Amino acid sequence: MSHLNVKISKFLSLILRHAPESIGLCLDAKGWVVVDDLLSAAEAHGRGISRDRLDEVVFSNDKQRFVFSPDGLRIRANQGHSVNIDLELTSVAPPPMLFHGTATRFLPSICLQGLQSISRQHVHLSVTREQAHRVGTRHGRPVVLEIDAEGMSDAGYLFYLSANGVWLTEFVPVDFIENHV
Ligand code: HQG
Repeated sequence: MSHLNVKISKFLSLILRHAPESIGLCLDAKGWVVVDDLLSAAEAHGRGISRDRLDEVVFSNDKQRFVFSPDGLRIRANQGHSVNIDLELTSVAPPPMLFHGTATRFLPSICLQGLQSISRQHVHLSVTREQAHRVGTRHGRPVVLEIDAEGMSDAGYLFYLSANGVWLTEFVPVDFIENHV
């Protein structure tokens, strides 16, 4: 993504996941907002985006963070919300092992409390060690945790797969966190 598109993607993440009210918007119960309302509100707050540019950011997004409704009239984020919305995800059986990237400084607390969703709706888990490593670097010196997803699933914990391929669960107890690589 170009530098400008990354900036717009970050702005959209802020609005569609965390703080729609900061430009006077409200998400519906499932996280959708009308595209025309989003573009007008962004314009009114000095962050004008053309519809063509929005399409480019949505379709070329490296993580497919956003999606248009089938009629193209509404948009929402695929995952990562801190606001309380229903992404209409149904639980699915996870692969045997998933990965969580975090920073080494969080390990003492994680080892005591397990992985918590902190400000988001879910704990985010990656399919590959490499993806998890990239997530961890966002927070500092990265460390990758192996999560016994199969064991969690057998114990009754639910897993969801977001539309853009991120595995989500509500909480990972310490017992299911394996190697700190
Ligand atoms: C840590 C990005 C102390 C947790 C990524 C993480 C992801 C604890 C941080 C998505 C803890 C929360 C989400 C505990 C968890 N004690 N620290 N008990 N439990 N933590 O940003 O997973 O680019 O909310 O390890 O790619 O880093 O935005 O979650 O380090 O998919 O699309 O608390 O955000 O996607 O940080 O990232 P975050 P995350 P986007």
